[in-house]
Amino acid sequence: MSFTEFAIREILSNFDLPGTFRAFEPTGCGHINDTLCVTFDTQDGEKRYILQRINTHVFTRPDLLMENVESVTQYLSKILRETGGDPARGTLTVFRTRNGELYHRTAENDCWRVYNYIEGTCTLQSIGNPDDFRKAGAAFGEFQQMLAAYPSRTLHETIPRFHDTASRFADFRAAVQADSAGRAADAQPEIGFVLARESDTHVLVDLLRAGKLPLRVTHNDTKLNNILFDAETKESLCVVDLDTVMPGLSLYDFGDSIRFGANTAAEDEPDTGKVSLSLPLYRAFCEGYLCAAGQSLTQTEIAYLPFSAKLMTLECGMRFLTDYLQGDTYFRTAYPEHNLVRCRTQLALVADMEAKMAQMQAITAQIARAVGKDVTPCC
Ligand code: ADP
Ligand code: GN1
Ligand code: MG
Repeated sequence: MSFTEFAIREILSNFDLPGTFRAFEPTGCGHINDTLCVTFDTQDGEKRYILQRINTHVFTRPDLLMENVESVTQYLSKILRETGGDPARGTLTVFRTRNGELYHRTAENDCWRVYNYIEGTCTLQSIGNPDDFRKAGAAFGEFQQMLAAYPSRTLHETIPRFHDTASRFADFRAAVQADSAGRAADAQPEIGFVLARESDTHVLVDLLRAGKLPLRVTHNDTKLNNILFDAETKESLCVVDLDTVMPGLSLYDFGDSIRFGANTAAEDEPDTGKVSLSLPLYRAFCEGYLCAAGQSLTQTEIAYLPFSAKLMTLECGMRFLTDYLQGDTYFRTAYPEHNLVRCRTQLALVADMEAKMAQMQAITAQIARAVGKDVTPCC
C-alpha cells in the first residue's frame, strides 16, 4: 500500500474534520482493507483519525456495508450510554463526508471512510499470557450480548454465505478443478487434507437449516487484532473491523477467535512444527466468552464450541488454499507462496485440534458447568 500525501490530502478534503492536516501513516496488518492513521493540528492540540480504503473487490456494496456499520455503532453507543460505558472509546464513530455521505468515492472509484482514532489503545498480534485472551473472550462475548436485541433482519449481508463452510468447500473444489493459476500440483497434500474433511463442512449449516442453532448478530471476523485494549489498564475496550457484522452463528465468532489467538504460531509461520493449539489459551478464551455470553447460549451452541474452532480453522485454511489456487486475488500477500504457507499453518492446527478434541470438550464442559450450563459433548 503506498499513497501520496497529495492523494490523502485530496481525499480528506471531502470530510469535515476540524484543523489542518499534518501527517499520515499506515497502521494495522489486516489482509483486506488499507488502513491509515491521519493526524490533524487543531486549536485543542493534535487530533487523529482512522482513514480506511474499503476493499471493493471484497465488499462490492460499500454503501450497504457503511449503512450496517453506522447503524450498529450508533446502537452500541446508545447501549454504552445507558449502561455507564464510554461511547467515544467503547465503539467506533463514523465521520460523514461534507455531502453527508458515509464514505467518499474518488474519481478512480476507491471508497474511503473516516473513524475516530481511539487514543491510548493497543492491539495484540499474539497472546503473551492467558489473562489477555480471557479478556478477548469477554470482549467478543459482550459484543454479541450487546447486539442480542438488534433487529438482525435490517442488516445487509455484506458478503453472502461468508461462513457457509459447505459453500466455501464447493468454491474450493471448483478452484482445484479449474486450476487457473497452474498451482494445484504444488498443493496436493493440502488439497487432499481438505477434500478428506468435506463432511465437516456441512455440520453447522445443516444444524442452522434444521433450526437447531439460532441465528444471531455476530462479528464474523474475530481476530485478536480486531480488539482495542486500553494501553494503561490492559482491559479490552472496543471491538473494531465491523465490515462483516451480520446475522451469523455464535460459533463462528468463538471458533475464529480460537483459530487465530490460541495458535502457538503466527498465521503465516512457515515452520508448521511450531503450530499447535494451546489448551491453556483455549481454556482462557472459553472462560471469558462463556462468562460474558454463556447464559444466553443454548446447550447445542455450547456443545459445538470445540468443533467450531476446528471448523473455522479448516474453513480459513481452505480459503487461503482457494486463493492460492486462483492466483492470490483475494487476500493481500507479501510473497508468491504466502497463501500456501498460511493454508499449511491452518491445516496443521486442524490436525492438532483433532488430536486434542476430547480435551477441548472436557474443558468446555467444565467451564459451562461453572456458569450453570450442562452440556453433552458432540463431534
Ligand atoms: P483491517 O480490515 O485491515 O483488519 P481494521 O479495521 O481491523 O482493518 O484496522 C486495522 C488496525 O488499525 C487494527 O488492528 C487496529 O490496530 C487499528 N485501528 C483500527 N481502528 C482503530 C481506531 N478507531 N482507533 C485506533 N486504532 C484503530
Ligand atoms: C481477513 O481483514 P482481516 O485481516 O481482519 C478476512 C477474514 C479471515 C482473515 C484471516 C472480509 O480478515 O475472514 O479470517 O483475513 N476478512 C474478510 O486472517 O474476508
Ligand atoms: Mg482487522
